[in-house]
Amino acid sequence: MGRLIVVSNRTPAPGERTQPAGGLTVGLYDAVQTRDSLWFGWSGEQCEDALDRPVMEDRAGNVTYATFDMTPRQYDRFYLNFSNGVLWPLCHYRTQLIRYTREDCEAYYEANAVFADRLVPLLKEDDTIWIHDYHLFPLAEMLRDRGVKGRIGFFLHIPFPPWSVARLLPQLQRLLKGLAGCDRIGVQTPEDAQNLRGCFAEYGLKAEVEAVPIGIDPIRFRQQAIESASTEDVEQIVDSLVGKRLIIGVDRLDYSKGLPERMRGYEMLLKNYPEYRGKVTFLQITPVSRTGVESYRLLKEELDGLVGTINGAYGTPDWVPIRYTTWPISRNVLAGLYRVSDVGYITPLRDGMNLVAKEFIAAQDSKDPGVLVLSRFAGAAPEMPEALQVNPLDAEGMADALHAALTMDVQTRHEAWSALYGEVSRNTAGSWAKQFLDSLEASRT
Ligand code: GDG
Repeated sequence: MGRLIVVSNRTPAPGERTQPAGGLTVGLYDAVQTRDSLWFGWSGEQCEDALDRPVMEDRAGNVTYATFDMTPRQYDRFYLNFSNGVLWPLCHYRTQLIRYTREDCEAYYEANAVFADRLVPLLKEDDTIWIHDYHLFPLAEMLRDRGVKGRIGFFLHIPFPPWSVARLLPQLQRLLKGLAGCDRIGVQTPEDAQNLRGCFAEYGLKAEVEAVPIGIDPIRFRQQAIESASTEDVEQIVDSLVGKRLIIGVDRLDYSKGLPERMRGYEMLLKNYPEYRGKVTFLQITPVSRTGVESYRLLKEELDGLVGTINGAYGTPDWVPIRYTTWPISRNVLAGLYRVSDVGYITPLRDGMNLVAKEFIAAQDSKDPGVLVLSRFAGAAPEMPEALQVNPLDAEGMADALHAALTMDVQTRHEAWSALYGEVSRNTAGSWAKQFLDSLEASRT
C-alpha cells in the first residue's frame, strides 16, 4: 500500500499530534498513524519572505508533517477574506455576509497554486492524496495539471448549499471544475451530496460524490469524561452550582452556530417557565475565532450585549442565569463538564456535522444521562433522531424543548441516550476515514 497524503489548510500543531483535540485531527488520527503518511499544510506562521522559505518536515511515529509559512497577504486574502469571508458564509447559506472581491478570489487561486507547487516535489507515484475542506477546492485540478496521476480524494467538512444559493458565487463553475479533478468527493450528509451533485450537473461536470458523516472516538472521549468528572477542576464548578440544573453549550464563536438565537431560546425559558429562575445555569463556552473577519467581531459584540441584557434582566444578587466564556478551556475539563450537565444545548443555524453533539452523548453517565437538544440544521441531526430536535429560530419551541429535557424521566432519558450512543459508536472517526479511503482506493485513477 502506498502512502497516505493528507492535505489541509492547517496541519495539527505539535501538541495536537499525539493528543488530537477535535474535528479533523481526531478524525484522521487513526488513519495517519496506522500507515506511512505525510500531512501537508500551513504551519500557522506568517512572514513576509514566506515564499522564499523551504517546506519544513518533521516526523512523529508514522507521520511526516510537512509545513510551510504564509505571507500576511495570503493570510488576509486567501484565508480570511475568500475562504472565511466568501466560501464559509456561502456554504452556510448566509449570503448577506459574503464580501467578494476579484482580487481575493485570485489570491485564493494563487495560494492553492502554492500548495500544489510545494506538494508535488514531495509526492511518490503510488501515494493516495486526501484533500480537506473549502480552503482547497481547486487543489486537485492543480495537482493534475502538474502531472499527478495517483488517486485524489476530497472531503468537505462544512455544508454544501443547493444550486439556487451556490450560483451566487462569481466563478462557481471554475471552482467546481477544480474540484472535479478528484476521483471521489465526500460530504457530511445526503442533503449536501444531493446539492453538490446538482451543481455539478448544472455545468455538465462529472464527479463521484458520496455522503460519509464524520464521527468521534467515543471510547477515548468517554474515558476522558469519566476521569475528568471527578477531578478538582470539574468538582469545583459543580460545587459552585449548588444544586442548580446545568445546561451546556460549546462552540467556536461563529455565526453558523446560532448563538444569539440560543440565548433567546434560554431567555424564553426563563420568561415562559418562571419556575426555573434561580434553578438553572446555562454555561456557554465560546472560544473566539477568525477575529480578523468583521462579521465575527460584530457577532461577538451582539453576543456580549445579549448575555449582559439577559443576566441583567433575570439575574439576582446570588444567581447568574448565563455563564459565558470566550476563551477555550482544556479538552479534559470540557469532557467532564459534558458529563455533569443535564442538557446539551446545541443549536446551530447550519453545521457540516457538529462533533460537540456526539461528544456530549459519549460523555454521559449511562445510569443518569443528560438530554441532547439539537438543531435540526446540524449535519448530525439525521443520525440523531432521538435527540430533542428544534428550529433555532423558534425561541418558544427552544424553551419548550429545554423544559421537556429538564423534566424528562430517567427511563426515557436512558432510552434516548442508548440509541444515540449506539449511533455514535457505530459511526466513529476511524470508520469514517476507513470508509472514505476504501472507496477512494477502489475508484479509478
Ligand atoms: C468543522 C465543521 C464539522 C470547542 N470549544 C472548545 C473545544 N472545542 C472542540 C469541540 C469539538 C471541536 O472543537 C468543534 O467541532 P465542531 O464539529 O463542533 O465544529 P467546527 O469547529 O465548526 O468544525 C463541523 C467539523 O468541522 C468536523 O468535520 O463537524 O460542522 O464546521 O471537538 O469539543 N475544545 C477545547 N476547548 C474549547 O473551548 N479543548
